[in-house]
Amino acid sequence: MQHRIEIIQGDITQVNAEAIVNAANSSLMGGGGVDGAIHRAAGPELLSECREVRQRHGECPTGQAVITGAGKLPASAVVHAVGPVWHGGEAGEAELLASAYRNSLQLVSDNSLRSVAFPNISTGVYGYPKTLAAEVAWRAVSDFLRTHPLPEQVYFVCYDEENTRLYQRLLAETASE
Ligand code: AR6
Repeated sequence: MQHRIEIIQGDITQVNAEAIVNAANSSLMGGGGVDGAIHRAAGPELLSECREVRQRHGECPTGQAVITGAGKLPASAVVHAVGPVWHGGEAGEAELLASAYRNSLQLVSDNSLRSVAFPNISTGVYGYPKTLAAEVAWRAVSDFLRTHPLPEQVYFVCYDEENTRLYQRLLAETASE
C-alpha cells in the first residue's frame, strides 16, 4: 500500500489533490487552524455550501464527514471531517479518529476522486497526542486502501516537523515489512 501514500510537509491549501480534507468541527461553520486556512483559501462559497449541508442534515457528528465543492481551491471537493477532542484516551478517541479517516475515504471513493490530501486531524486544537494520532491515521488509511481501488493516492500533509517525522517513520516501517 505504501506506494499509494505520500508524505508532504507544508500547507494543505497548496497541495494538488482532487479532494482536500478539512479538520472541521461539528458545526461546519469554520474555525481556526487548518479549517481557517482552507476557508480563507476557498473563499465564501465554501461556507455557504457548508451552511446548506447543515440546514439539510444538521450538525456533523464526531467521527463523521461531509463533502462539498472546493470554492476557489483547485481541488474538486473538500471533505469536512470531524475528529475527536482528546479526553485522555478512554473516551473512544481512537475509534472516532479512525472513523473520521475511514468516512472521509469512503466519500472520496464514492465520488470517484482519485487523490486526497489529509491534514493531521485532531492534533492541533483538539489535543490528540501526535504519535498516537499518526498510528491511528496510518492504520485506518492503509486498511482502507487494501480493500478499495480509490483513492489511488493519499497525501498526509504535515504542517509541523514532528508530524512529518512520525509519518516518515511509519512509511519506512511499512516499506520494510
Ligand atoms: N495545512 C496543513 N495542516 C495545518 C494547517 C495547514 N494550513 N494549519 C494547521 N495545520 P487543527 P484539530 C495542522 O487545530 O486539532 C478548528 O478550529 C496543525 O498543525 O487545525 O482537528 C476547527 O474548526 C495540526 O497538526 O485541527 C475545530 O474547531 C492539524 O493541522 C478544531 O480546530 C490539525 O490542527 C479542530 O481541531
